[in-house]
Amino acid sequence: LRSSSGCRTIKITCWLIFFLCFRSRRDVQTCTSWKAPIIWEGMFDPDLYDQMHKKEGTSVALTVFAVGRFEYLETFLNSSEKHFMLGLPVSYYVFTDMPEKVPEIKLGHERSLKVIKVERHSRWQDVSMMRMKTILDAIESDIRHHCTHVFCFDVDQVFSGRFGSEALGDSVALLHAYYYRIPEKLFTYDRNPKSKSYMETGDFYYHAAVFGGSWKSVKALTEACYRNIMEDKRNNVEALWHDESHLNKYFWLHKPSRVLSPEYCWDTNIGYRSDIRVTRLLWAPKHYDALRTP
Ligand code: 2GW
Ligand code: MN
Repeated sequence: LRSSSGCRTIKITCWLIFFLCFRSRRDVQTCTSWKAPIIWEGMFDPDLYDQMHKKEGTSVALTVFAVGRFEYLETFLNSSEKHFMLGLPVSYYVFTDMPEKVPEIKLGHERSLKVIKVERHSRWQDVSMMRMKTILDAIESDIRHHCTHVFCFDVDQVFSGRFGSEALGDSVALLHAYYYRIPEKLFTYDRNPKSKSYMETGDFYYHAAVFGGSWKSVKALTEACYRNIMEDKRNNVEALWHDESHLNKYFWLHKPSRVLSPEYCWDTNIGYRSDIRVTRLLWAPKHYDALRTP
């Protein structure tokens, strides 16, 4: 009797180990051709990542821009306080032309917020593209002395679930929610050979609403994108999707070490998808589509 119950314990333990080691997602691509993980719900143990990063002394800078418009910032920051990198030190860097309009946010333990004044470019395309230069300068002068990692976000989004330390890596790109299941030839890469962002083929279509990595990698990325944006300006061309086109070109030449699934920036307008088991960050409704006309 005793030995058969011992057998059962061993059997259960084996199944448990098997389950823990091999539980993974079979319905989605979880690894790139260059062996970078693509992070999906069900693939990772959040507590293990948190413990590892705490032990390593990881701290995260979050950059976000509110230039000329403020309808998103408060919701973005409040939701981030509920879901972004909880348990790790976080420093917000809010870039704005009107510091007095930045709302008071109640911040958690080891979380701080800096407001940095920036100029307001007259064209929205420049507001978006010049973020690369602003982030670069902030990393150089401030972030690199205080944080190990940097994540850069669009402001028109709301955190809705854990966006935690599993997302951290040396260089991190996000799969665009509208392109992760469609053929490469439909990707909206810049096909104009005159632009520095020109590309014929690529790996994925990445979304510029979220990118990150170690401060060194993000510095290299923003520096390269800014340089290419300025070269385009000298040549009188503008990339089809502005900074996003340059970001895609950069990640084609410098493969990200970690890729985030569209759970990390989902648009509920897409409707139900069986592979999206959680949503961690959601697109906010656009309030100013009319402004997008050049
Ligand atoms: C941008 C476009 C039209 C009108 C206003 C603005 C605008 C953007 C602005 O007046 N003030 C401002 O601070 N921004 C910042 O730039 C803000 O943080 C915003 O989230 C970010 C990008 O603009 P957004 O979110 O309106 O552009 P999306 O959501 O269409 O973004 C994708 O394409 C962009 C390039 O066209 C960027 O690559 C962006 O990262 C992508 O997600
Ligand atoms: Mn956006």
